[in-house]
Amino acid sequence: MAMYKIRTSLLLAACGVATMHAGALQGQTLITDFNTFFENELYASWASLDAVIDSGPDSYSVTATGYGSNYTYIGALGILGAGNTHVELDVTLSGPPEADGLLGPIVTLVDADGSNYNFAWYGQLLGHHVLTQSVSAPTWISAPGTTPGLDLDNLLHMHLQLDPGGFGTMGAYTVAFNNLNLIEVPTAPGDFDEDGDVDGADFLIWQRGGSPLPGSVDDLQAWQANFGTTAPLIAAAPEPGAIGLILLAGLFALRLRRFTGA
Ligand SMILES: [Ca+2]
Ligand SMILES: [Ca+2]
Ligand SMILES: [Ca+2]
Ligand SMILES: [Ca+2]
Repeated sequence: MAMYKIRTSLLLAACGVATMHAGALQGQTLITDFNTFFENELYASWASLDAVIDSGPDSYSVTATGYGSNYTYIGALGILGAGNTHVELDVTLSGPPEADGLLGPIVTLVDADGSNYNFAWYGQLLGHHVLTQSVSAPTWISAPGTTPGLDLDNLLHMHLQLDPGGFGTMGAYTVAFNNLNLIEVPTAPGDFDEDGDVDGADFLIWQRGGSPLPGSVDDLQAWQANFGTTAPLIAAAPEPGAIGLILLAGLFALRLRRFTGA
């Protein structure tokens, strides 16, 4: 069994304080700023004797070696984040050059009815990142909970992990968690996956019937009209060839019009 280093829980004042930043374009709820942060439990390689945990004044950093999911559990009560659309993690990754492009920070949020949503950003380059992901489109769901969906007004637990990917056991990496927010990113018409942009991935969702009016010409036209819309806060993901998709979308629209007589 892995050794667990257990610290007495020091529930952060920062956890559970919901703040709205007046005047900002986007709503924002602080989950934690990681300032003088203390975890409740450490798992896997983060609990090993070799690991260095530093609860600094501005960030919480872990230096560890190990392949797979390194895991820490942090209790947090009373997060009130309804109305936000995205998780935003400010993180700094460092280590030897071999770690570049492999380290993947992961945040897990768990609500009061047990919905357990995981937000992973695999394969990051070394350096400072502000990573975002749609709350409604997590990387994976560990448990659906009794009420589907992540209730942002009843978040009880937060977990932090880092998957070192192919870096494996070659050497120690350091992950510094700087800030974790829930933020509101306005979605444009046609942004069916609600990741802040309108791109090929949204077309594929339309094609699979996942838009608000499944398979409709209206939704397709909304996608076409807003194609290329980007959100500066959202890191672009590699997408299929855009021009080919627009052509494809045009063909679909033609076929739909013929089919529906529209
Ligand atoms: Ca901080
Ligand atoms: Ca739920
Ligand atoms: Ca999108
Ligand atoms: Ca996208």
